[in-house]
Amino acid sequence: MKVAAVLSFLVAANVASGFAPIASKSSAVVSKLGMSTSTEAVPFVKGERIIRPLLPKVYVYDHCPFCVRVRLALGIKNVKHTLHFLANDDLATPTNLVGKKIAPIFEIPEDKLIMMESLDIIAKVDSDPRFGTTNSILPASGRKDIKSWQKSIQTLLRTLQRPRYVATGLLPEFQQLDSRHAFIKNHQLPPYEKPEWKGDAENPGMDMDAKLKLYAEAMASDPAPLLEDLNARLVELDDMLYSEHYCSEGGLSLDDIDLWARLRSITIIKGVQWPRKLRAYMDNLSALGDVPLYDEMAL
Ligand SMILES: N[C@@H](CCC(=O)N[C@@H](CS)C(=O)NCC(=O)O)C(=O)O
Repeated sequence: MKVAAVLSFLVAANVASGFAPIASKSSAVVSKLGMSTSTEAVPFVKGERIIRPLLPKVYVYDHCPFCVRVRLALGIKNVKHTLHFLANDDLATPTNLVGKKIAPIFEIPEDKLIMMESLDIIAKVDSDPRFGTTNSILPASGRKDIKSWQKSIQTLLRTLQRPRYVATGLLPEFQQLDSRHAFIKNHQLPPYEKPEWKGDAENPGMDMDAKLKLYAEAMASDPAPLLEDLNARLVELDDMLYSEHYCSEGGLSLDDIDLWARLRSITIIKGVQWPRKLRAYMDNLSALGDVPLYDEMAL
């Protein structure tokens, strides 16, 4: 994280623990036509810290956007929880909890309740008064523009993010070689499709040496052309954001839970040029949800 981002992370965390509403800020919005308008957006005000006698527990992979959804929602609701980072090749822990290898998994020990499915977990937490004000996260707006933007950028992001997740050597799920290899084995790099990479009923898939070589080549190649593309796509997204505090008009919603959780992974890519509003959005929700970004370890 840059120094300014670290400071805003600390300051916002501090402000969020108070009771006074945070003064509204105005953010300049430059439309596609280049006209500048001003949007008043009142930031989300966090409730008091919630510390249950037995802390709820979330099993996650750090890079997993579905896991980040849950971490962000718990952070926004100011619910203290235990984070258990699963190694990427740990089959036993999730299988013992829910019968298969999946993350996130959420556990409420006081209820002996174990859940999976990020959106179900968030719905449970936001409807249970033990976890603060209920319905504090607005429903998804149903808007299509951000969803189709996300879909259209999936291949580009896979190409840039997947090799970096394992190459940093810093993500908790990839601390050992077995776990890095487990990820590479199962996660194809474009232009390969999953059946070609992993195999299916008709073919055995690619051998591991070939997969390792492709991941290594992806890290060795010049990212400049892909970055240029990504930077242009971020400018488009910046234009779709309602404000630097939430993406859709009306307040913080499941739109943000999904969007921010996916955008967080982009911060592992070095050299990205973030448009101003979008960068502020990344930093504001990181501070509000107490989920760090990757900027300092970007490759
Ligand atoms: N619909 C699920 C999706 C969860 C999911 O696909 N998680 C991925 C990690 S990003 C996973 O655990 N995949 C199995 C694996 O990695 O072995 C949710 O929203 O919670």
